[in-house]
Amino acid sequence: MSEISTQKTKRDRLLCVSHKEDADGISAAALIRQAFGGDTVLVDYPGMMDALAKIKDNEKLKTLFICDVGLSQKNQDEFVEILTSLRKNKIAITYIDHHDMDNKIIKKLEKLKVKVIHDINECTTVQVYDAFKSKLNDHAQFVAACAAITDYMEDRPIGAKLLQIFDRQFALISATVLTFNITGHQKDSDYLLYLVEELSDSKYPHEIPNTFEFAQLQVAKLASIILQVKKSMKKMKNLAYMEVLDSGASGAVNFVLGLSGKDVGVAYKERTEQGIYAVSIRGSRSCKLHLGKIVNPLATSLGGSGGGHDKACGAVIPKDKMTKFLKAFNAKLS
Ligand SMILES: [Mn+2]
Repeated sequence: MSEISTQKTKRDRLLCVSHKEDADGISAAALIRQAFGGDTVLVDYPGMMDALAKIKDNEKLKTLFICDVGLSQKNQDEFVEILTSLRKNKIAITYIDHHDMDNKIIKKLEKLKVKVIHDINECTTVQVYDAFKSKLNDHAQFVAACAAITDYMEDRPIGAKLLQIFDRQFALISATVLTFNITGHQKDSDYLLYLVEELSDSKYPHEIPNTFEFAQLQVAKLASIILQVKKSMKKMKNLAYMEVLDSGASGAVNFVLGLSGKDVGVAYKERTEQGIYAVSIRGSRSCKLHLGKIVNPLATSLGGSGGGHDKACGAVIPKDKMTKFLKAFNAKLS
């Protein structure tokens, strides 16, 4: 076989499904690609189950990695079902993640002989680095350190060690520029896959054309969001919230949290087609509750879904249930 057709076969045989909305998911996909080659499929939470279900049609697939997509009460059983049928086709599966996860589901996956790498104390990319470092080059440490920064996990044992290798300011600006290029290109899948390729090729963010210029534009947009948040944010006893109209909810939510002085901030935006809200939630340093664990069952009970970390999580809520969600969430925070 020629080199090109060998590569193409390998692409068909090995696949990494990873989270497309932040630097941890993109970087995890990049390190899997550097270590194993293969193809990448990037997903967001609303689209992840459809993407996984489609994999069943790929008859050549032998190896599957699933990175940085947390499970919720809403989708965890379907997730096990899909992986059960993939395992029947003898596909080797590795699931790598750091979101809060039902122990029963971990047991079910392990029973299927899915390799589960799951630690809520390190970001996904750091776990990918740690598991496969013998197959990765030195630059992978930098990619993992940047992912840890963007997931607020650069103070964890392995994440901190990786960050120490590099100049802190150099890593911070690289991680931040990378993040702005990811959040600003959510509708451009080709660009996100290009980022995966460049990172796996050991490029620094500043070596990828126009990344700093693009980040500058994004920063200017954020500055204008500050003004909008000040104008339209509303407060309840235990949280502040705001409907976002023309930017992303995740871009506004930290300002809602910070400018309100509350311990919990909520920002939500209508998804264009479906009559549902995409909801972003953040907790302050002094917030002692695990917000992801509260939001997961609450969103499910309202016909949506949700979950995530203690101080950063998200949900999808039907439009007509949003007021109910805010009231119930506020009540659960007292
Ligand atoms: Mn992550």
